[in-house]
Amino acid sequence: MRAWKRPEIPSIPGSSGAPWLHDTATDSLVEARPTDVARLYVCGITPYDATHLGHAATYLAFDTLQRVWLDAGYQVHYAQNVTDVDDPLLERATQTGVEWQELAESQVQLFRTDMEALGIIPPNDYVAVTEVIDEVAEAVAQLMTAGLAYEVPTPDAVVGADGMSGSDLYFDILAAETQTDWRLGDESNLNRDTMLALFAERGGDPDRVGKRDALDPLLWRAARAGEPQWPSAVGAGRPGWHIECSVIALKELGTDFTVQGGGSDLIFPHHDMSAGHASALSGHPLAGVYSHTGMVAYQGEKMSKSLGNLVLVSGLRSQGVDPRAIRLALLAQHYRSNWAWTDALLGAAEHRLARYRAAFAPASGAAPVGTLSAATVVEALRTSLNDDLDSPAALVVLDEAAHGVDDPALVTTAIDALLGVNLRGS
Ligand code: 5CA
Ligand code: ZN
Repeated sequence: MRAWKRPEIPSIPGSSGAPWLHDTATDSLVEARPTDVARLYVCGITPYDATHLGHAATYLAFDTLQRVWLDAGYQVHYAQNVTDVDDPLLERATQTGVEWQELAESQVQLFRTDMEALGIIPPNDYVAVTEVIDEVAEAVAQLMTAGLAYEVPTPDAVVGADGMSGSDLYFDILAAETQTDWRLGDESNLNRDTMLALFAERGGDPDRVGKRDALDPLLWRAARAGEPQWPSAVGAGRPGWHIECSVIALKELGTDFTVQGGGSDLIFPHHDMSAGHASALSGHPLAGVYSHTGMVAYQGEKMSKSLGNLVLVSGLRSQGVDPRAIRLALLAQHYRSNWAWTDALLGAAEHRLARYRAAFAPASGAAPVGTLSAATVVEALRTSLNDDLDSPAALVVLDEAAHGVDDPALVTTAIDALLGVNLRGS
């Protein structure tokens, strides 16, 4: 599907190296060095209650990663999904009395507008689950044939035109561990008790009768009365959650791509299971680095649709907040930390934006020239971002530079290229 408009990204003299990034699987900093093109998959929105500042912070982190890769001279191939058919979306559509397709389409449109306003680099492939139903069904059929998936009796499944009712299909974790190099927990490193608790909390069904293992995840949900469904190679129904991302990532990026990303709420079960499905389908690891952002909280809890404690990008924009200030407020936090949004953070970011504009690119007249070397400032920005995307450190460099540099225009261009904040516009 259509993504959104790509921001202009200027180039600056010199270049970054490949960035070092925290890898969840090994809990260590690793060099995110692409073998050729940098290939990135980031889990996209489930389109309702978009775009809150937690979403924005997550997509901004992977935008920063891409800016470092681009500065290092790599091409980037970026794919992102939209979970446009899933239980929470369907529940919200029912509660509010709109068609689920209409809810999804309007929220994706709002998300596009917000991403564009924030200057976030769009994915090259922006793929809705409803666009890849056949591919997902084929992948599930392949797992069935390989003995890596199984049917669970589904008495409430509807009877199809062929007089047969389908069954829900599940991934067989134990079989996959036996037949592939993948192990459950490779990415999350969690113990089984924690896995069971998170699985129940995050869309899993540990108590479903008929499963071989309580943690086996759903691959294909057989058609139920009143639910969206598609005819397919594995009977009428709709995709499970994790397989959707495995199939879209493999289709667009191939195997063993550079970085798989998302918020830390996705580490388990979503990313552990997506990696398992991808290994089972391809015989190769999903990605080289598994990168996760911290959670943004508000009013004492994780900002989440289910709690309703949301600050929306569109809400701030409609109050007249400059998107560049939103961006600077988010960049002032390290992408891996859990932190809480407050109005004071926004106030500080607005102040910072004004200070940077006055120092490096005033709307009228020339910027004041100081003695600090702008080239050194650019190198310090690169060093900060190369070190696990340390944007707060980059802002400290700029705060210092705002006292006066010998080439304000160079710093202005570097801020635009590396941090995506265009000080020249109004
Ligand atoms: N559609 C799935 C992924 S396949 C999903 O998690 N959608 S979402 O709309 O809930 O979240 C979209 C992205 O924002 C995910 O990467 C998620 O990890 C991230 N995210 C959600 N809430 C927060 C938060 N409070 N702070 C930071 N990131 C968040
Ligand atoms: Zn996903």
